[in-house]
Amino acid sequence: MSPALATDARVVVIGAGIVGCSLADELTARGWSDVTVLEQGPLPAPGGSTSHAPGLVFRTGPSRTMTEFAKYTVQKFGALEADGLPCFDPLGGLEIATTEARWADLHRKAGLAASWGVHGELLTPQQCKQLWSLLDEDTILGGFHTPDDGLARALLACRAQMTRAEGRGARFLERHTVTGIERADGQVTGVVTDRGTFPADHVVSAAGFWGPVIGAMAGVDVPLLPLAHQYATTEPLPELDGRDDVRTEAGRPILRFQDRDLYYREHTDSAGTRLGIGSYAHRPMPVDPFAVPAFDEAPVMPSSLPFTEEDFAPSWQDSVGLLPALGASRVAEGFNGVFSFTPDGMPVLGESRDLRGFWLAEAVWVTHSAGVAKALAEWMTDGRPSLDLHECDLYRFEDAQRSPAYIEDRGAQSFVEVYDVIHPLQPIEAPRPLRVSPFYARQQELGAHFLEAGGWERPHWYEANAPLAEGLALPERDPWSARYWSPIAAAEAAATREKVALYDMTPLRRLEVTGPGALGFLQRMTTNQLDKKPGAVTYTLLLNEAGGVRSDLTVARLAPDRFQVGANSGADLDLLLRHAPAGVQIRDITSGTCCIGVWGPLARDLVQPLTRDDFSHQGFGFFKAKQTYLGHVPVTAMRLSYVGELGWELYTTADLGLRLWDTLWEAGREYGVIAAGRSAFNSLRLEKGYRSWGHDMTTEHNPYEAGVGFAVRPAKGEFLGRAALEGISEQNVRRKLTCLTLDDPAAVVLGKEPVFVDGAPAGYVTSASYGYTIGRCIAYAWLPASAAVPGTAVHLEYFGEKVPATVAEEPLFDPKMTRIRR
Ligand code: FAD
Ligand code: THG
Repeated sequence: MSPALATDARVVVIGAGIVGCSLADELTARGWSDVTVLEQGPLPAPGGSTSHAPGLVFRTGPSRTMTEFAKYTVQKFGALEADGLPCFDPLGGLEIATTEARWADLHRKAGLAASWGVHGELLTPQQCKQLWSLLDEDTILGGFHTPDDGLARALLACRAQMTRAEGRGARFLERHTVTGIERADGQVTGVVTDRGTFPADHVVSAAGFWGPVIGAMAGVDVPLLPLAHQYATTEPLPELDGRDDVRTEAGRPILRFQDRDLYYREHTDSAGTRLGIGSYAHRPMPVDPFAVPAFDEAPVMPSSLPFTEEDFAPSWQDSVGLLPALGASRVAEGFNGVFSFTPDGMPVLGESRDLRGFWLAEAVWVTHSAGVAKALAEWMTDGRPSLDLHECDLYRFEDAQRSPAYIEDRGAQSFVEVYDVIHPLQPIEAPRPLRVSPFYARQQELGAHFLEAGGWERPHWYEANAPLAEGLALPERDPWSARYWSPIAAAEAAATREKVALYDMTPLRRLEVTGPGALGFLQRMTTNQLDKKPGAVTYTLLLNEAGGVRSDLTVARLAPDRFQVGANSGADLDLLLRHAPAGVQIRDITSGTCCIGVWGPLARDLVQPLTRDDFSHQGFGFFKAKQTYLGHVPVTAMRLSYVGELGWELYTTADLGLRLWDTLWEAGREYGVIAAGRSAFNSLRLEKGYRSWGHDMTTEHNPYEAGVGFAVRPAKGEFLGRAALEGISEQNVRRKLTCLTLDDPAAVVLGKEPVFVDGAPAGYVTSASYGYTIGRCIAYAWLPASAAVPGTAVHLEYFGEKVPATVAEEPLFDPKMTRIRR
């Protein structure tokens, strides 16, 4: 056991809000008893966001990880008591729709709930009214009811967990303001407060919206923006009497009116029942975390700002419209409460790479708090969380997404969009364009339709190809799946299968790994045999110690001590950097270079005349790399293709990118070359069965379940995760990533839909796309191995509609690889 994982590790947690208290409980439950929680305010209500959180817990959303966090919160707090009251009250959750768009989205949400194992039902307006008698049923189209959602008593849960953690040795010190973080040799050593210094092996910042302040003390960027959010309560409403009892504070389901950015809960006390109203409808109100008053200087609490009535006025009107009985009441009290928003709305979790032992657990709602604490405690004590956390990872943001300007713009936008209906492909609106490839000007000339990912502008299809789409017989799409889609994608896919196309692969992350230890390092880090002659490219996996898939990579050996790694995300770079020994250098070369995929049966005809090197099948084999010149441009060429066609990835430096594009374009004219976008790309890769890390597989899956066991070579010697895979094979896994095709050639799904086997939910879709070559929609899904048998009939659910599908033999296209290997 490394010292960092020892049970006697000294942990200091900063902040005794719901996250800090939950974490102390989870750490001590795992045998780490030397836990000190430092809190600047008085306990048990120290004045952070938790101190006035109304505690609504709705679990269902597009992120499976977030739903898992929330499920754990409900389960844990439901079993936890203080003052004879459970810390969670399963009153149920009701989200209502007053617009067609929302009503459709609630159908989609019901599908997400089924995918992630949350029980829920769509209700008629009358059924909604039975649950919430004050609703004006004429204004609503229906609702989504989740009976096991409800109210967390956040402060009670803090106290219960504090008591439990203290029983196991933890201490909570109130009125200790952290003023500095001590470190030596890149490792955290202690925490300085106004009342002394606390030595520590691990420090966790659970400081809520003060995260950036603590981060600054540690030299670690914390990408979150604190914003105020309005919460008001009415006078007691006689109409609410009857259902509630004073002890439980509420009796009716928690209610959401997202079409107007509003939510509601009851507050019962001896005077009666008041309605609490939360609003995200107002202008974003950013707060400088460095300027928040201390507890004793704050008017109410540091996290509570004065109510701005004029901002609330429209929300009041909307509330009266929904719940007419409110017309006789008024806002009795209100405040603008502060909490954290990140550029993508997700938490920020993980250990700093530059300051070992310094952890972040920031931007976490009460809803997700227990789940987050469990994951972080596992990460700290076992070295890894059991849940896939890539969407929450501290290193998910690119450099260009870490500027204060980006965090402010995107944080405010996260607030604005918190209840919006968001399409899975919907790009951010600003700041754009941020990152562009050297081909951007040409892409614009060709009428590229850009979406955004990781700050990059990415063409999804090109208007210039519209003539190719004329006369294509494609099934009609529903309005939702027709968004961010064009029939042109079908034409681009066809041109790739029949002729040749250029794909901008610049956003694909590239790392250069060099030095005398490079081979040994990559051999130890990944699963496949990399000890091959220079010029070899290998598809290989990064695993964690438990054998879960951390990423899939291509590794090109360009020289004995020089490798180019094709990676998926910043997390890959992070993992390699953390493990790199002396004598190995790792450099992210993505921004300074670019890449074009030239793919299709005519790719060789296009490229060969541009070079004196031999690009024949014999001269340049599949999964081989060469450094050469194409016209005037020095390139590294790799013969591989995520779209499953003959061709090359061609890399050069950014300065020569435009010249490379123009060179290929000119040479391709006689072959009818086109530029093709991500939309076609995704379709082609699914036809070929190539997995997309983060969608189809994550650390929660082993390679055999995910269908990438072919890249694991236990015989090559020791590598990270090898021991955990012993005894596991394709034959004995219990679940499998499974290829489905939809039975109706006109049906389409987009991903994350539930899959039903014999009518019962059995799995969920990971990626989906129409397969233009095979003439059907393809959906990859996680299913029990017993159902993952070709020919098995299943059904998916799309906006509440049953969609029959069949398990297919994969890959669907060119299983013999005759098109790539020739
Ligand atoms: P906090 O509760 O803010 O705790 C951080 C603690 O760190 C504070 O107590 C602070 O004093 C301490 N601290 C900071 N700096 C220092 C320092 N230098 N030294 C020592 N201690 C320090 N979430 C939901 O899930 N459901 C809801 O319905 C909901 N409604 C909300 C309504 C409002 C009006 C607001 C404001 C928030 C709401 N939230 C809701 C969000 C939720 O309250 C927060 O996300 C959550 O409470 C954050 O918990 P935390 O432990 O991270 O932060
Ligand atoms: N190009 C490069 N690197 C990459 C990707 C890429 N790294 C990340 C991600 N994409 C990796 N994913 C794949 C998936 C499949 C293949 C390549 C990269 C692939 N597989 C062949 C197959 O499965 O039939 C060959 C496997 C083999 O021979 O071992 O081509 O797009 N540079």
